[in-house]
Amino acid sequence: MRTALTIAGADPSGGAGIQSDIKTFEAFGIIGLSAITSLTAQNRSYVKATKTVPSDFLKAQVTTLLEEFRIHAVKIGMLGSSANAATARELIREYKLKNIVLDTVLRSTGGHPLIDKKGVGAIRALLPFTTIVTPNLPEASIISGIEIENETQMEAAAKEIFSMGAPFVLVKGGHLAGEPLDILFDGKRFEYYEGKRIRGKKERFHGTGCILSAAIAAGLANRKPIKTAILEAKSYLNKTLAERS
Ligand code: PXL
Repeated sequence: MRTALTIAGADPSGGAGIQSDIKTFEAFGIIGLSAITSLTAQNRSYVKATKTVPSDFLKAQVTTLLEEFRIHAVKIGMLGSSANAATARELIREYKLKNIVLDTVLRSTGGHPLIDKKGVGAIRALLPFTTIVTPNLPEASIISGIEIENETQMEAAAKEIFSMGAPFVLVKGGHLAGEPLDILFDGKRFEYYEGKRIRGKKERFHGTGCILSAAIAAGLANRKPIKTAILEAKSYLNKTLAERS
């Protein structure tokens, strides 16, 4: 029995967050465990409000699971507060959790903050405790402090985030014009993942970052090497998007 834990926000619309992550884990044959960082009131178009769970209660959710389950991979998404980010870091350290995929969620697509004002610093402090981080362009830019308008700047941001302690950095280029290009940096070289742009209303793309990061975590839980996990996650995301309208 292989398991993966998602530490993320709850999305009542089911397209992002905890609800989506559990579906993704199950699609890869992995048992989905979850610890909720924040409740959200949202649909596929916008986030109306959030209510963040106190960090001691986040910790209780995870430690209670650990009494009974071995956890083979962890996906971290919306944290809600820098206190929750610090708790996630402590849990990884204390329980020697492995295969940590951090989706560096800062804001919803519509601009609603999904972590508090000190969140960027708290996420930077989490980087050395991860296996791979998956920022989109706005997140990569904020975390690295590098403006990103082209592929060279994407590479510079990936290098900078690597230097902050993340072993693998996957910068997702979907926010640039043209065909989407994701860039992976492993400390030595870059790997390029070219995609085909899928068109549609913005609701169609709600939660795509969650799906990709959860699918990578599922791959790692299934003992896949990281680059295989990324390729399989991207193909799962494309299939899921094709099935949505
Ligand atoms: O995709 C960012 C994200 C992550 N997690 C939750 C969300 C959102 C965006 O709305 O609601 C719970």
